[in-house]
Amino acid sequence: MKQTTQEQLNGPKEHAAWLSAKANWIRLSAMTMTNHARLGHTGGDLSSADILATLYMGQVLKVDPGRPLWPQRDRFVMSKGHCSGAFYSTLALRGFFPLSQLKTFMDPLSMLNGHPDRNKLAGVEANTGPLGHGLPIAVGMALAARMRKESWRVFVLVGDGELQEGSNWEAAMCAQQYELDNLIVIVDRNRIQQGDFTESTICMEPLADRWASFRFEVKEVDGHDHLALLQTFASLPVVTGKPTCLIAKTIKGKGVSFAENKPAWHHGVPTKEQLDQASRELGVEVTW
Ligand SMILES: Cc1ncc(C[n+]2csc(CCOP(=O)(O)OP(=O)(O)O)c2C)c(N)n1
Ligand SMILES: [Mg+2]
Repeated sequence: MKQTTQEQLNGPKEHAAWLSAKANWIRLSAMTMTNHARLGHTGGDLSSADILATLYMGQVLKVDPGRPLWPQRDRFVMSKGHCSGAFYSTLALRGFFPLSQLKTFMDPLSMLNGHPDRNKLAGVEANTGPLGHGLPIAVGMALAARMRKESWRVFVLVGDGELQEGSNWEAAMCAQQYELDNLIVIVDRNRIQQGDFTESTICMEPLADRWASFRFEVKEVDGHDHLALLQTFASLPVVTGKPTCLIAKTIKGKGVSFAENKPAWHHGVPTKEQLDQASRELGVEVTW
């Protein structure tokens, strides 16, 4: 994929279009990995690609791929660790490891496990996969920054079905208690979990009011609008002394017609023909 630096981009609209192309590349890369491994989580990879592209390629996160453990870096926790295809593709695109390593997804002895492992892969901050663990870890990280008087921030991406795990709400209570305004929870609100719609299993609404009742400052944003995402991230922290919750409204399977809003594509595996169709619809190619 042609590498363009941000400095070469003129205005915010051009920047957003550039991010959109990066996100679509992440989408096709994740689907290619799933096709290769015959396993993966296509729907959630596709819903979160714009958020991940904005965070990493939009320079929202202060990270340095050359120094993955740079102490002053912002921390990002991929709590919805099952969407490792999109996460690994983003990390590779940002330069944490070679794109060619994406070929090894889920191979024996690969560092690219089905779920991210911080002991194996640069750029991974926390081992996730069991739902409901990322936010508690992120709260601990944010508290550590506060105690050390450090200015780095902690971003955590959670699934909406994942929020059905009670550990999230224990962590939320802790975040408000310590007034962790260096913590930003992003909810991938695609309204589908495994096998069904969230509202048919355990109703999540009124989701914004729930977070607000835990004394988070809540913002709702179109999770596929890069300009809106950039503006929202630029306004952090929204309120001093309060943790932030961004509810990103997304579509599970976004960008690929046969996967959009279909619970079966939570862990659907694309055939070669479907991969070719996705490539045409997304307007990108993956050659790693
Ligand atoms: C504790 C735990 N229970 C069950 C699972 C199996 N599981 C993997 S993904 C998933 C659904 C997650 O839905 P959501 O958080 O909405 O993710 P997304 O839609 O973003 O893919 C489930 C139940 C798990 N990984 N961890
Ligand atoms: Mg979901």
